[in-house]
Amino acid sequence: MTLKLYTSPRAPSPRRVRMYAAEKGIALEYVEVSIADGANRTADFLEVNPLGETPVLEREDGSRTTESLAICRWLEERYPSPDLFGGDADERLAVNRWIDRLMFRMYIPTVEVFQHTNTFWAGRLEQVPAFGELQRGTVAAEWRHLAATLATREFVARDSFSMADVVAFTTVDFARVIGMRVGDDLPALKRWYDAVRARPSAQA
Ligand SMILES: N[C@@H](CCC(=O)N[C@@H](CS)C(=O)NCC(=O)O)C(=O)O
Repeated sequence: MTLKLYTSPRAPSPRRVRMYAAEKGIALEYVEVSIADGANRTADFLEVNPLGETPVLEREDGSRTTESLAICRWLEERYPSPDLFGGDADERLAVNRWIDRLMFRMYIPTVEVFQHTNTFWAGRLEQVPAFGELQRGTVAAEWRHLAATLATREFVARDSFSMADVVAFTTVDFARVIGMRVGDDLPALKRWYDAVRARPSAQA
């Protein structure tokens, strides 16, 4: 019996779990659910997750749980080494505060730009393009904040790779859907982005 992960290509939330698991060497059996094809809205999948979202982790006993970060934190308790959430209270504080900041100030605004300005979402939700464009500025400000931090150390939350890097990388990479790519205008961000993209886990 293995742990099963319902996952979708290109979607950032399941990618967080795949990248985390790859860094830890945790084997997960993938079940692909195509959001583009609407497979996440079928009756079969809504039985797996009534929210119609991925990721979903299915445990050996058949129980299921949603929420990418909760899944990773549960895996971290089960497989503590090597730690990706911090080895002591101070490190966990640093990693978790970065995760919170990235989720609220970079990931959600990136999704909002995507949802309110991209034709993919037309008819799926009520779009307010002006709000989407406003949030582009929030994302850009957070990229600058992240770049300033990465000018002072190698990784986001501490001197070694952590879950904060997973959240930051998958979010920055996802921003291609809103036409934002890391460039030479933020050299520290580019140095870090290229280094993380070269890790095997970035392909997971
Ligand atoms: N808070 C959830 C978010 C899950 C989520 O929004 N998943 C997206 C993919 S990134 C999804 O399945 N969207 C399909 C839809 O909304 O139709 C998590 O972190 O796992």
